[in-house]
Amino acid sequence: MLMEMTRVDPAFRADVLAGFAMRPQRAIPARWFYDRQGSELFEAITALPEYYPTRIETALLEAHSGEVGRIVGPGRAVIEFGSGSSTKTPHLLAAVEPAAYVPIDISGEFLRESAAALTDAFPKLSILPLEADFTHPLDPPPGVASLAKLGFFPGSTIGNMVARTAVNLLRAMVETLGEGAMLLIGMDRVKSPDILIPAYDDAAGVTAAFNLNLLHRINRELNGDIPVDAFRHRAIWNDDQARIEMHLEALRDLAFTIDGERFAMAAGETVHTENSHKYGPRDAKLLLRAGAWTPIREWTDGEDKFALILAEARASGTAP
Ligand code: AVI
Repeated sequence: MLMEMTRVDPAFRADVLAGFAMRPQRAIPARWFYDRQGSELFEAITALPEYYPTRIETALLEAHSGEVGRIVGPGRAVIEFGSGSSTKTPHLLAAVEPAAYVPIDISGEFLRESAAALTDAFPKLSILPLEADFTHPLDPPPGVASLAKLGFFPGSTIGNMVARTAVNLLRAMVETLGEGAMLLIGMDRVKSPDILIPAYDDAAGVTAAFNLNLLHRINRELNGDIPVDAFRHRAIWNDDQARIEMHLEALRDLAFTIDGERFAMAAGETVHTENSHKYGPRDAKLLLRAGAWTPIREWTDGEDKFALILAEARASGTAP
């Protein structure tokens, strides 16, 4: 029988094998959610009634992009980190009147699709997609080297990183964008678990499917035989760490193999698959400062559920 050959990503294989072997808590990095199915499920999450971040952030951009444009001025290069499907970007581009737009994403497929959609909407704008891992400092395309930069990092994706990783990323962004650059970043606020838990465990089960797709992906790409039906999705509010944690919980004692390696899990054991950190107003600013960004303006919705923060890469001018 001919087996369908998928190319094994060695980094995916290494993270999955190490993650299932990890003690005391098994854990797999959240970035592996986003294969084609996972990306589509995430798009579906953003439209769920319980998942407020996308709706609120889009409304904030609609309402305040004009003011962002007045503060940052025209003619910058807008550099979007992890552009994904770029649905929020048109509001910003229309208001900021940039000289160029550089969407950066690790997935070339998504990047090309979203760049093509934006070319239709902004035919005169120079769009220069960059397929790259933005967690490390990058050289922007030569055409934008001399332009002042505005980084755009929406979606509260920063929340998916622990503080140390988030600070490293923010500092890498300063290196990529240069001193004097600005950054518009979306950050989700700490709020009641009564709102947070349903946002990550919706009634229609889309977030559960998104989480469980990781196991399907492992079976598909790493020749696994994980009994996916024997797992359930869990969303837990970790108050001490101010984060939602997603886990996959074994419903019974079970054993499986991944790429020939054997694993056993006891009923009730979990694999930790995602953190989504939430930031109070002061925490958000402290995180930015630790990442070498000075916050200069902030916009939130009436219930303070989500914040858009504009920051500048410059020394704060105060004593060390
Ligand atoms: C991409 N990221 C900001 C989402 C979040 O809210 O942490 C991922 C997500 N996971 C479950 N629902 C959405």
